[in-house]
Amino acid sequence: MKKAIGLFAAGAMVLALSACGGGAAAPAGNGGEGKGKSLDQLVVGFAQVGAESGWRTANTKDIQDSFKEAGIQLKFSDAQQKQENQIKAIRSYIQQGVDYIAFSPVVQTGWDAVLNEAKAANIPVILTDRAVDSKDTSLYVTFLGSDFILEGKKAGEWLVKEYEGKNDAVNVVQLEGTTGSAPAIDRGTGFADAIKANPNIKVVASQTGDFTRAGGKQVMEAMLKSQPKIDVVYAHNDDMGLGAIEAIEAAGKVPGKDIKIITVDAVKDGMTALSEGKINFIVECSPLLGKQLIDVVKTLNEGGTVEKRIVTEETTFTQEQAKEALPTRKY
Ligand code: GYE
Repeated sequence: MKKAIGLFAAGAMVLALSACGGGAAAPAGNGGEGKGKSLDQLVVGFAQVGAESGWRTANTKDIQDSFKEAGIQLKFSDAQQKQENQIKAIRSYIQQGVDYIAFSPVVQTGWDAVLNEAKAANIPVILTDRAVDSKDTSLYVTFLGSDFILEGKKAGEWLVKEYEGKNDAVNVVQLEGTTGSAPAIDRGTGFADAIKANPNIKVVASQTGDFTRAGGKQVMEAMLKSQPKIDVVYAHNDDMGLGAIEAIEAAGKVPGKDIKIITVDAVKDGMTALSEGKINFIVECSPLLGKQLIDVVKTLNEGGTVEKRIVTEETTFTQEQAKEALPTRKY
């Protein structure tokens, strides 16, 4: 009999959707009949995006540690933020006949061909962290990660509140994540949605910094030259925000005061800058997905089914909250 197993992890929650029981066959692409292997015989191939940010480094470490702890073999590859490298890695995992493939798609589009190859080889695919836009959702078992639209919304809502009751123009510049990636698209959408009822708050410039510190610095330097008045920076991750801080200081301005900064992630370096007053608000995005990924693999191996969407639970941090949270922050 198939069983539906809830997946719980520290700081993470399962979206309670309908559990399918009653012996119903697992839908195609949802693990099929299960591999039924002992854990030390299981092999999982993981195609990582790259090492572009503090978030990514923490995510990689958490995944590697979780597999070690579970005693499941992990084949790991780093695509250096290039889709073609990720596709190559996935093809090589298919060729090696791994039991499961997990990956964090660098961009949303262009995965159908390789995912169909995995399906034909009967290798279930688990999406971690970022989504794909494939219409055929049987190409993957589940998407495990954050709600990026909600993250963008939280950033925008803080800003609206910060300027509540004031009608002066608030000029925002946006440092976007990797073009075409789910978090860049969704964090932009959620933010725009949250500020749209306030015409005085305007995004006057928006450009990609590719989720890196160097990218954020470079884009911010250019924006400081081209924009006559910048009140707020909204960066799609901490690293770009930290790069922007360097550019703002080099231009003789005070980050957090002359120009307010909002970021997403809440990794250690971001939280430190927040506690020092250089960032004003951070929306948390948890990179600790390893435990949940292991739970998915184990459940599928036993022939169980998992929810199609598993959402990570997250919070937000003000400067005061960052000071409190920092000493016990794991990443
Ligand atoms: O926010 C950013 C990283 O996909 C959620 O990618 C992830 C994002 C994260 O480079 O720092």
